[in-house]
Amino acid sequence: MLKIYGVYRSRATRPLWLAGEIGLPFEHVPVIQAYRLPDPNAPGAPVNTRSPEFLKVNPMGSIPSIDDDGFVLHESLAISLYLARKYGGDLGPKDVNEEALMIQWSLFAATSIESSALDIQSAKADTAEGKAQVADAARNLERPFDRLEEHFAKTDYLVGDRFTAADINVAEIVRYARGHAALFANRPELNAWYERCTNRPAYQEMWAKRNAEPA
Ligand SMILES: N[C@@H](CCC(=O)N[C@@H](CS)C(=O)NCC(=O)O)C(=O)O
Repeated sequence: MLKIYGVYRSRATRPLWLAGEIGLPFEHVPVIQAYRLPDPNAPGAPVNTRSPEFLKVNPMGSIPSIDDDGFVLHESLAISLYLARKYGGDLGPKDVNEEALMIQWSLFAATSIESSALDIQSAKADTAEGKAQVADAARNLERPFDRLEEHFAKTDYLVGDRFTAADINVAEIVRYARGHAALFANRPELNAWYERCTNRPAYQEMWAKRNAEPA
Protein backbone atom coordinates (compact mmCIF):
# COMPACT_ATOMS: atom_id res chain seq x y z
CA MET A 1 0.00 0.00 0.00
CA LEU A 2 1.06 3.58 -0.65
CA LYS A 3 2.84 5.16 2.32
CA ILE A 4 2.96 8.95 2.75
CA TYR A 5 5.67 10.13 5.14
CA GLY A 6 5.27 13.51 6.83
CA VAL A 7 3.06 15.22 9.40
CA TYR A 8 0.15 17.34 8.19
CA ARG A 9 1.96 20.45 9.48
CA SER A 10 4.47 20.29 6.62
CA ARG A 11 4.61 20.30 2.84
CA ALA A 12 3.04 16.83 3.06
CA THR A 13 -0.28 18.73 2.83
CA ARG A 14 0.20 18.72 -0.94
CA PRO A 15 0.12 14.93 -1.51
CA LEU A 16 -2.22 14.42 1.48
CA TRP A 17 -4.79 16.79 -0.05
CA LEU A 18 -4.37 15.14 -3.44
CA ALA A 19 -4.83 11.63 -1.99
CA GLY A 20 -8.05 12.87 -0.39
CA GLU A 21 -9.29 14.26 -3.72
CA ILE A 22 -8.66 10.89 -5.40
CA GLY A 23 -9.96 8.79 -2.51
CA LEU A 24 -6.65 6.96 -2.65
CA PRO A 25 -6.03 4.59 0.28
CA PHE A 26 -2.68 5.15 2.01
CA GLU A 27 -0.79 4.54 5.22
CA HIS A 28 0.17 7.81 6.89
CA VAL A 29 3.59 7.80 8.58
CA PRO A 30 3.66 11.04 10.62
CA VAL A 31 7.38 11.83 10.45
CA ILE A 32 7.92 15.21 12.17
CA GLN A 33 10.53 17.91 11.42
CA ALA A 34 13.59 17.40 13.66
CA TYR A 35 13.80 21.15 14.38
CA ARG A 36 10.42 21.02 16.08
CA LEU A 37 11.69 18.61 18.75
CA PRO A 38 13.79 19.60 21.79
CA ASP A 39 16.07 16.59 21.20
CA PRO A 40 15.38 14.63 18.01
CA ASN A 41 17.94 11.98 19.05
CA ALA A 42 16.53 11.38 22.53
CA PRO A 43 15.41 7.83 23.25
CA GLY A 44 11.66 7.68 22.70
CA ALA A 45 11.62 10.79 20.46
CA PRO A 46 9.00 10.47 17.71
CA VAL A 47 10.19 9.43 14.26
CA ASN A 48 11.59 12.60 12.79
CA THR A 49 13.56 13.88 9.81
CA ARG A 50 16.86 12.93 11.51
CA SER A 51 15.79 9.43 12.62
CA PRO A 52 17.97 6.71 11.08
CA GLU A 53 14.86 4.77 10.04
CA PHE A 54 13.55 7.77 8.07
CA LEU A 55 16.98 8.63 6.63
CA LYS A 56 16.90 5.16 5.05
CA VAL A 57 13.77 6.28 3.17
CA ASN A 58 14.98 9.80 2.36
CA PRO A 59 18.70 10.44 2.91
CA MET A 60 18.00 14.19 2.50
CA GLY A 61 15.96 14.04 5.70
CA SER A 62 13.05 16.09 4.42
CA ILE A 63 9.33 15.46 4.29
CA PRO A 64 7.23 14.51 2.44
CA SER A 65 8.33 11.27 0.81
CA ILE A 66 6.26 8.38 -0.48
CA ASP A 67 6.77 4.68 -0.95
CA ASP A 68 4.38 3.36 -3.56
CA ASP A 69 4.85 -0.42 -3.45
CA GLY A 70 8.63 -0.04 -3.49
CA PHE A 71 8.83 3.09 -5.67
CA VAL A 72 10.24 5.79 -3.41
CA LEU A 73 9.83 9.45 -4.35
CA HIS A 74 10.67 12.76 -2.64
CA GLU A 75 9.77 16.42 -3.28
CA SER A 76 6.16 17.31 -2.58
CA LEU A 77 5.39 18.80 -5.98
CA ALA A 78 6.83 15.82 -7.86
CA ILE A 79 4.90 13.46 -5.58
CA SER A 80 1.57 15.24 -6.28
CA LEU A 81 2.21 15.18 -10.02
CA TYR A 82 3.15 11.48 -9.91
CA LEU A 83 0.12 10.44 -7.84
CA ALA A 84 -2.22 12.49 -10.03
CA ARG A 85 -0.83 11.02 -13.23
CA LYS A 86 -0.91 7.44 -11.93
CA TYR A 87 -4.14 7.39 -9.92
CA GLY A 88 -5.85 10.75 -10.32
CA GLY A 89 -7.92 10.53 -13.52
CA ASP A 90 -8.85 14.11 -14.44
CA LEU A 91 -6.64 15.49 -11.66
CA GLY A 92 -3.70 14.35 -13.75
CA PRO A 93 -2.72 15.26 -17.30
CA LYS A 94 -4.67 14.07 -20.36
CA ASP A 95 -1.64 14.38 -22.64
CA VAL A 96 2.00 15.42 -22.71
CA ASN A 97 1.16 19.12 -23.18
CA GLU A 98 -1.03 19.17 -20.10
CA GLU A 99 1.69 17.35 -18.18
CA ALA A 100 4.23 19.98 -19.24
CA LEU A 101 1.88 22.78 -18.15
CA MET A 102 1.37 21.15 -14.74
CA ILE A 103 5.14 20.95 -14.31
CA GLN A 104 5.48 24.55 -15.54
CA TRP A 105 3.01 25.93 -12.97
CA SER A 106 4.44 23.82 -10.14
CA LEU A 107 7.98 25.02 -10.85
CA PHE A 108 6.74 28.60 -11.29
CA ALA A 109 5.27 28.46 -7.78
CA ALA A 110 8.35 26.78 -6.31
CA THR A 111 10.81 29.22 -7.85
CA SER A 112 8.91 32.53 -8.14
CA ILE A 113 6.52 32.39 -5.18
CA GLU A 114 7.48 29.98 -2.40
CA SER A 115 10.45 31.75 -0.88
CA SER A 116 8.79 35.19 -0.67
CA ALA A 117 5.49 33.68 0.48
CA LEU A 118 7.33 31.84 3.28
CA ASP A 119 8.96 35.13 4.26
CA ILE A 120 5.48 36.57 4.73
CA GLN A 121 4.38 33.59 6.77
CA SER A 122 7.42 33.60 9.05
CA ALA A 123 7.74 37.38 9.56
CA LYS A 124 7.24 38.77 13.04
CA ALA A 125 4.89 41.45 11.75
CA ASP A 126 4.87 43.38 15.03
CA THR A 127 8.55 44.32 14.66
CA ALA A 128 10.11 46.86 12.29
CA GLU A 129 12.30 44.12 10.85
CA GLY A 130 9.26 41.88 10.30
CA LYS A 131 7.36 44.71 8.58
CA ALA A 132 10.31 45.30 6.25
CA GLN A 133 10.49 41.56 5.52
CA VAL A 134 6.79 41.49 4.60
CA ALA A 135 7.06 44.63 2.43
CA ASP A 136 10.03 43.18 0.58
CA ALA A 137 8.37 39.82 0.04
CA ALA A 138 5.11 41.43 -1.09
CA ARG A 139 7.05 43.47 -3.65
CA ASN A 140 8.65 40.28 -5.00
CA LEU A 141 5.25 38.64 -5.30
CA GLU A 142 3.65 41.44 -7.35
CA ARG A 143 4.79 40.11 -10.70
CA PRO A 144 4.02 36.38 -10.23
CA PHE A 145 0.67 37.21 -8.60
CA ASP A 146 -0.19 39.56 -11.49
CA ARG A 147 0.60 36.68 -13.83
CA LEU A 148 -1.83 34.44 -11.93
CA GLU A 149 -4.49 37.18 -11.84
CA GLU A 150 -4.27 37.52 -15.62
CA HIS A 151 -4.52 33.76 -16.05
CA PHE A 152 -7.58 33.38 -13.80
CA ALA A 153 -9.33 36.25 -15.57
CA LYS A 154 -9.48 33.88 -18.55
CA THR A 155 -10.06 30.48 -16.98
CA ASP A 156 -11.05 29.08 -13.58
CA TYR A 157 -8.08 26.73 -13.13
CA LEU A 158 -4.42 26.45 -14.09
CA VAL A 159 -4.58 23.67 -16.67
CA GLY A 160 -7.29 22.23 -18.93
CA ASP A 161 -10.12 24.35 -17.52
CA ARG A 162 -10.57 21.90 -14.63
CA PHE A 163 -9.21 21.42 -11.10
CA THR A 164 -5.94 19.44 -11.24
CA ALA A 165 -2.81 18.58 -9.26
CA ALA A 166 -1.32 21.85 -10.55
CA ASP A 167 -3.95 23.80 -8.59
CA ILE A 168 -3.10 21.81 -5.44
CA ASN A 169 0.62 22.44 -5.81
CA VAL A 170 0.25 26.15 -6.50
CA ALA A 171 -2.54 26.84 -3.98
CA GLU A 172 -0.54 25.21 -1.19
CA ILE A 173 2.35 27.55 -1.98
CA VAL A 174 0.19 30.67 -2.43
CA ARG A 175 -1.31 29.88 1.02
CA TYR A 176 1.86 31.03 2.78
CA ALA A 177 1.20 34.59 1.56
CA ARG A 178 -2.46 34.69 2.69
CA GLY A 179 -1.48 36.63 5.80
CA HIS A 180 -0.79 39.66 3.62
CA ALA A 181 -4.39 40.45 2.67
CA ALA A 182 -3.51 43.36 0.34
CA LEU A 183 -1.95 40.97 -2.16
CA PHE A 184 -5.35 39.32 -2.59
CA ALA A 185 -7.64 42.32 -2.14
CA ASN A 186 -6.17 43.80 -5.33
CA ARG A 187 -6.45 40.54 -7.22
CA PRO A 188 -10.06 39.28 -7.14
CA GLU A 189 -9.51 36.51 -9.71
CA LEU A 190 -6.58 35.05 -7.79
CA ASN A 191 -8.54 35.32 -4.56
CA ALA A 192 -11.60 33.62 -6.08
CA TRP A 193 -9.44 30.78 -7.46
CA TYR A 194 -7.81 30.27 -4.05
CA GLU A 195 -11.22 30.09 -2.41
CA ARG A 196 -12.53 27.71 -5.10
CA CYS A 197 -9.64 25.36 -4.37
CA THR A 198 -9.76 25.55 -0.60
CA ASN A 199 -13.56 25.23 -0.35
CA ARG A 200 -13.27 21.72 -1.74
CA PRO A 201 -14.23 18.99 0.75
CA ALA A 202 -10.86 17.20 0.38
CA TYR A 203 -8.99 20.40 1.28
CA GLN A 204 -11.26 21.02 4.27
CA GLU A 205 -10.71 17.46 5.47
CA MET A 206 -6.95 17.76 5.10
CA TRP A 207 -7.00 21.13 6.88
CA ALA A 208 -9.03 19.76 9.81
CA LYS A 209 -6.47 16.96 10.27
CA ARG A 210 -3.67 19.52 10.12
CA ASN A 211 -5.33 21.64 12.79
CA ALA A 212 -5.82 18.55 14.96
CA GLU A 213 -2.04 18.03 15.10
CA PRO A 214 -0.12 19.80 17.88
CA ALA A 215 1.32 23.12 16.67
N1 LIG B 1 11.31 21.13 -1.73
C1 LIG B 1 10.97 20.17 -0.71
C2 LIG B 1 11.11 20.81 0.66
C3 LIG B 1 10.93 19.80 1.76
C4 LIG B 1 11.13 20.43 3.12
O1 LIG B 1 11.96 21.32 3.33
N2 LIG B 1 10.37 19.96 4.09
C5 LIG B 1 10.49 20.44 5.46
C6 LIG B 1 9.15 20.36 6.15
S1 LIG B 1 7.90 21.31 5.34
C7 LIG B 1 11.42 19.49 6.20
O2 LIG B 1 11.38 18.30 5.97
N3 LIG B 1 12.27 19.97 7.08
C8 LIG B 1 13.05 19.02 7.82
C9 LIG B 1 13.95 19.53 8.79
O3 LIG B 1 14.28 20.71 8.67
O4 LIG B 1 14.35 18.76 9.66
C10 LIG B 1 9.54 19.65 -0.96
O5 LIG B 1 8.73 20.43 -1.50
O6 LIG B 1 9.23 18.52 -0.62
